Amino acid sequence: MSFSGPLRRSLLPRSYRSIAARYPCPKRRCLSSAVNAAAEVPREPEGTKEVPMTVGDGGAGTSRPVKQRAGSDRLVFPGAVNSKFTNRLHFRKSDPEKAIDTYRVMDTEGKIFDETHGLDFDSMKEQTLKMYSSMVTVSIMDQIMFDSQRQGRISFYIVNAGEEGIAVGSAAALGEQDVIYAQYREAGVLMYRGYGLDEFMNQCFANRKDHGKGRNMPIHYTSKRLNFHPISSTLATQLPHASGAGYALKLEGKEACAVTYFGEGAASEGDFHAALNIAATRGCPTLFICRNNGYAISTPTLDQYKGDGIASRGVGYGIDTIRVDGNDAWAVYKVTKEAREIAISQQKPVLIEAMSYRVSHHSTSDDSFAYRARVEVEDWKRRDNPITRLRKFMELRNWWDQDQDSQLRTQLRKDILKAFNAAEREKKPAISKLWEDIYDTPSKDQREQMADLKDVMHRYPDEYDVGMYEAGENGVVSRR
Ligand SMILES: Cc1ncc(C[n+]2csc(CCOP(=O)(O)OP(=O)(O)O)c2C)c(N)n1
Ligand SMILES: [Mg+2]
Repeated sequence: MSFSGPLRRSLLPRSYRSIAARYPCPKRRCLSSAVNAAAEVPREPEGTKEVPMTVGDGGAGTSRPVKQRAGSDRLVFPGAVNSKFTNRLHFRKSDPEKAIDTYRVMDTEGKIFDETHGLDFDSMKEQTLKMYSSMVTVSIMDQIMFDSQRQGRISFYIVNAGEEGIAVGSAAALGEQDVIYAQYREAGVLMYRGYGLDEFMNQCFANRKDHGKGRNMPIHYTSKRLNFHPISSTLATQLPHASGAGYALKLEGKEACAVTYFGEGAASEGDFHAALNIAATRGCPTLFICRNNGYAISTPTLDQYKGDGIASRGVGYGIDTIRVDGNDAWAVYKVTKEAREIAISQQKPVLIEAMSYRVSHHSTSDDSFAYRARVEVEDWKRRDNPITRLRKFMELRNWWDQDQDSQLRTQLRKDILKAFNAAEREKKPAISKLWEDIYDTPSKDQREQMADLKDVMHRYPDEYDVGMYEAGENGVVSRR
């Protein structure tokens, strides 16, 4: 793709044109990857008759000639498939015996398998404590928020139980400039990046301090400061955004990548495939982190797909892919660090499939015991847990003990409840915020709607108690 043609240029928005002017051929900056791609084009045996063909170059915007020689033992298709001819009629099958491996660094007792992982744990005590504390904070916050939904104090909640290791382990390996597009079960990413307890609570209570101006359901967090785009629970919509963001980072020449999180259920959406394909062909520095937790609400994975999980799809799209034990925070950390390095230095996407188990109900709207046995959940809890594993790792190094753990948990509980109470008491945003940020100033229709609402409130004062909203009744009509 080139931005230099007059027609293309006229179709591009002004901001892109200025980028195009700076980088007349953006891929020229990735010359080394284009050269590497050229080296991968299959070669034909010498000395046979040549039939000229062309093949795309994986996003560099030009095509290269491929030489097809008579008598060749293979066909070089324009798709650059280096496929040998065969007389054997054979359908290739997916083989469960040869599933992609799952990478691990430590076992369920917190013991490191070997020290060849390149992680200098002795110098990582502070980071480990931060990771552990983030995971524990998420799990205590989850218990409090789940109960508060049951008490009718918030409308909805999604807990992270069993998957804290994926969110926190990966967040610890990312850079501040990396931009995040999450699904909804990744509170640990925000926690590790420094989202305040007050920010979590203000969002869940949709009060006037919420960054989203109280317009969204609980757990739809956002943070411009932390490069964390708003949660959109419309499944998989975040994935093409992340491919596009990766492409923008590439054009701007930034030392950063886009990172997106999603469940294995979301990977059944068309957006997943579009996002992976465009990221692969355009060479977008985007990390696709799949949380495979065994369920898409009530649908178990075995009813969702037949192939080798989500990882095999990455390979199909020509994307570097790895499967990792999501309960092993160090394994997640290590693969994310390596993946980030690949994405930025080689300007291409990477897919990580992190295996875990959704210990909780899907959300507060779900009762998972209607479709899975209690004993299955209890077995998982007993067998493995990312928080316990990291704690055992710290205890083995004499970095942590029972007293410290109790103190931490007591303090965190106090801090969360303090933020909870403050957020619950805080006023809701002015009602006029409902109409803001759609047009620069409210349209004629919007003004009529505001006037209508105010009129209805006046006529039925017993039905509308707007005292809890900022500026009360006077906040219905926008002052802008
Ligand atoms: C486009 C769309 N279709 C359906 C839903 C309803 N829905 C919400 S969550 C969910 C399951 C998602 O499963 P998964 O991606 O595995 O994430 P998990 O909840 O397991 O973390 C479904 C079907 C939705 N939010 N958006
Ligand atoms: Mg799932």
